[in-house]
Amino acid sequence: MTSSSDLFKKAQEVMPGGVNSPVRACKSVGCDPCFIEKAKGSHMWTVDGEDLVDFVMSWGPMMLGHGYDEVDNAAIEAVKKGASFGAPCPDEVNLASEIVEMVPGIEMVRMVNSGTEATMSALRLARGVTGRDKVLKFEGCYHGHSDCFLASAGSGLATFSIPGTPGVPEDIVKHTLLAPYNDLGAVKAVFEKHGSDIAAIIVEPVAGNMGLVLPGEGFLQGLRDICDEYGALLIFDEVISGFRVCLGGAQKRFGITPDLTTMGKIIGGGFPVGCYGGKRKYMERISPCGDVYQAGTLSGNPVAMAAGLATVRALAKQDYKALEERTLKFATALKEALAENGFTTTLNHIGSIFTLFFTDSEVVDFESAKSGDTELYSKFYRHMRKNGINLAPSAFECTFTSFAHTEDDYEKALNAVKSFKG
Ligand code: KE4
Repeated sequence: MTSSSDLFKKAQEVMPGGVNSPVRACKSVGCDPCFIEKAKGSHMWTVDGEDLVDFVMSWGPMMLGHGYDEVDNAAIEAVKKGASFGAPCPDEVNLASEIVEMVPGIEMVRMVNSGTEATMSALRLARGVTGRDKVLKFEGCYHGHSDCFLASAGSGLATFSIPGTPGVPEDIVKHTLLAPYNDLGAVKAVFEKHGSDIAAIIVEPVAGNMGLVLPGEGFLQGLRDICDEYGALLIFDEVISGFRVCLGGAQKRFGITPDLTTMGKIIGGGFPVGCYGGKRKYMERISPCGDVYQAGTLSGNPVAMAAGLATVRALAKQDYKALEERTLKFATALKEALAENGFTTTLNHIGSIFTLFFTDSEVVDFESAKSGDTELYSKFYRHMRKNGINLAPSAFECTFTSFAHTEDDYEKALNAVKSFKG
């Protein structure tokens, strides 16, 4: 049997960092990744024979749990009929119809293959519709890796951004404006300076990429009002929150309707699917009925559509309220167990997502999220994995529960936390 360490050695020879997505390399938590052999329900088994209770759930998609029979069977039946047609298939219409039905702000939807494609396309549409170039995003929010979103804060508020990584031209990110999450005053200042050039605000209505940060009272409504005042489009990036914080996403839960919505993760049931959708008057600007171009060879792939359709239909029958209550009870028990061992934490929770920050400050934006002790989190991560619990290998990600997690799973995780001494 090939071990994780043998596989990782080989992987690093043939893939950058030995992974296909950076966070999986576990660099920020000071250890090597384990390689997964199989997963079922709330568990994953490593190639080394370890049984891990999984609280990453593929970074969100596996809301029903790994290997959910209805989803697996749908994908297996679909693949027997052909993996890809490059032509329309019934389940594209069926999944699109379910999403239109369930998500308040979506009257029409276009399928793509990732969250990155979804946000990149939604921004292009907003720019096409408004004829404007600038976009406002929030520090600590992540919208995938298209160039315009890989921007870091420039010298001061309402100034242009600088590239967040080599390879991104300054010319691209000069159109990307930044503000702190939950800071409506900063947003207003940016719009006072650039409002007539801003095509859109893009926001994670529940932010999951700085650890979990929730929108403060009035924040989302304030963004809606500012967009209406200046004629910019409001884009909710619900790649994490869609079908997670409630069936209709954060927009349903908070009662704020964006102009465009991006989704991914859960709507593919573990297969590569993203989508962007919104008001019909905007979506009809998308080629071929409109003049804003976007395309994709595997968009609407029959197997991914079948899996996504089975997923959203199964989720419609689940008890989200009970899962939210169970998740809060579990997260609170972890917080209390850490406190008993002398660790002060801040808990942010909604639905089946939470983050315990190793800090005593409130966490409302990226600056306050960074006040957490990441070194201590790394020790915590390694301790939990040694005790059979798989957490996100970064302090700036979320813990996800699912409809598959059991009382035994929660108990095992709590016992592991109780034995954490730093
Ligand atoms: P993908 O291109 O990775 O499918 O989606 C990009 C994306 C867009 N919007 C939001 C709010 C997201 O959270 C993401 C991707 N999420 C990260 C984890 N937080 C993916 C994990 C990874 O990069 O490996």
